[in-house]
Amino acid sequence: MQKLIESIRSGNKRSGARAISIIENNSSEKISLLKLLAKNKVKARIIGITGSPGAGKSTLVDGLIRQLRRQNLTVGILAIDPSSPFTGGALLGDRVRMQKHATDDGVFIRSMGSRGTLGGLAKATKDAVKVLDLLGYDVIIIETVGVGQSELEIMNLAETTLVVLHPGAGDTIQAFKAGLMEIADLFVVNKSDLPGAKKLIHELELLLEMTKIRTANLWITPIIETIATQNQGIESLCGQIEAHYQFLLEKGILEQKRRLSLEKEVFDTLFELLEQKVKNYQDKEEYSDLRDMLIKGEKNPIEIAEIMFTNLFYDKNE
Ligand SMILES: Nc1nc2c(ncn2[C@@H]2O[C@H](COP(=O)(O)OP(=O)(O)OP(=O)(O)O)[C@@H](O)[C@H]2O)c(=O)[nH]1
Ligand SMILES: [Mg+2]
Repeated sequence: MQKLIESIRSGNKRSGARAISIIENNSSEKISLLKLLAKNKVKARIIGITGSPGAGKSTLVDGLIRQLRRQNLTVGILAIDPSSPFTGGALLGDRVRMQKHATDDGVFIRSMGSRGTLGGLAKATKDAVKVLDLLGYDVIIIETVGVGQSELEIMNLAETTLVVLHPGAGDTIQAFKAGLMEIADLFVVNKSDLPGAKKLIHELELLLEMTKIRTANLWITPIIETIATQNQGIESLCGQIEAHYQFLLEKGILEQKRRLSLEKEVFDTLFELLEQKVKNYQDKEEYSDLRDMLIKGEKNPIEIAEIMFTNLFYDKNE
């Protein structure tokens, strides 16, 4: 495992991909990998991008990559689709779209789906971020598809979160309902070449005004107009991302966020270990005895769970 870590540290993409597979597949090597990864303090900037399906997130990411590469920064991208059972492979359209960067050594693109990651997809994403950081990428972009609870949790990993809206989709109200307003550090109104963009911006401004979300923490959430397909507004978007980062630094919010995140990691890992232990227990003879009792009606589910709970913590065989 130490060898794998060293290889990742030297920038070997294949080793990085292997480590992410270990994370996704919950193989027995996972905890030793995580222990070694934990020794490295994440240095990369983490940018999250979310919004309704088809809003132009991947096209924007593509533009961001181009802009960042121009500044000589290397970029790692995690495209996370909680609704997709596919992992790692190349089945997400995002990979195809961003394929032109595939030959660029300074860019690494990886998709992750929902397939049975212990501890949840957000935890797996957090672990994958550590791998990308160890590979040496300066900026890590996390794109999530769709609008659900797990997306909100995944976006929590980012220092700066971009919420992408587009005209004609009734997006403001949808975004509001989905809880996206609260997590946005920056709003991007993409497809501003299409009719309705001005109206959308106006709606958004009203909503921000009404909810006062905009001025929470004294950060004025900007609205940036882009036409991702024409690479318009990307520079201004990069400028605002940088401004937000400086704001976080100045206010000490970054440090506070890091501390909270560390603490959260303790509990996430604890739950993950417990989940693993429960899963292992299901393969034991002891459990099949308990299951028999349950089926015969000798004990009810609560009683069985309580016995298991005790046994899990006093397992003499481990
Ligand atoms: N007119 C116009 N079309 C755009 C713009 N940006 C993206 N598109 C188009 O919108 C479609 C969806 O773009 P994507 O970048 O795949 O959007 P996405 O948000 O990543 O989509 P999902 O990942 O499926 O949720 C594509 O056909 C893009 O070419 C834009 O600024 N203007
Ligand atoms: Mg996409």
